[in-house]
Amino acid sequence: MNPTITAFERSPDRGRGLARDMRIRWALEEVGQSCDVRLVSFAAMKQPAHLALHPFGQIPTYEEGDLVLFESGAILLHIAQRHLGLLPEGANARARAMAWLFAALNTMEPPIVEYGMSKLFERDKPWFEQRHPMLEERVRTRLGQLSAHLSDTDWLDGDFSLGDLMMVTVLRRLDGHGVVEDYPHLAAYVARGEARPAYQRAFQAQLAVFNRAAAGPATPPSPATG
Ligand code: GTB
Repeated sequence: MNPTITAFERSPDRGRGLARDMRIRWALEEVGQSCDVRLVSFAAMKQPAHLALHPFGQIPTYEEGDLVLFESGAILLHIAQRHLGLLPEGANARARAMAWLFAALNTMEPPIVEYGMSKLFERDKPWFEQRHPMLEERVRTRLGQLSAHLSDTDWLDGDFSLGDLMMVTVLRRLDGHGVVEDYPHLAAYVARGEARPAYQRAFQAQLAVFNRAAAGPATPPSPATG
């Protein structure tokens, strides 16, 4: 039986694949597991039925038999442990791949999200002009360090793993900000991830959802978080 994931009924990213269901869709494509997708509105996410799956009223969630998961990192790890293809063989290599998963989520994603949120929601605040350059500097520090590690290798540690999948999706949050382009190793790394057939299939699937919604009646934009 297919697992069921949840995704935005109408993603505020307008089909750019920046919401966190994309990383789950991509992982499932990499391991050859199809899934059912239940689309949820912002209002439905805060209702008891969805809160029973996700205590913070967000997407993505993952249901498989009697297992219900939230948190994209936990879902990705679960998929990688259940299927071949996203974790290397060998205990040490697996541990390092997981370290990169956590590095993407804990070290890279927070400053990147903070920077994006500042640009999106705080432009009119009196502190914006002072605070925003500091947030950009924090992002650039991490990008510089990651770029130095990656250098001109294809992936973070040997073969493509769940750590790369998560890292590429996190770096993609900077899409359109003109920042990653200053780090050619990272720009090439993101492009390598995006060129994978599994990524392409996942991207097209989420884009189709957006295009279908856009063809329907308009709904007011919602202030997505995270
Ligand atoms: N830590 C959780 C995880 O990793 O799963 C975070 C989940 C999360 O932030 N989900 C967001 C959500 O449900 C969607 S992905 N927000 C609604 C809410 O909190 O009410 C974040 C996101 C939203 C929009 C864009 N975008 O428009 O570009 C990108 C990413």
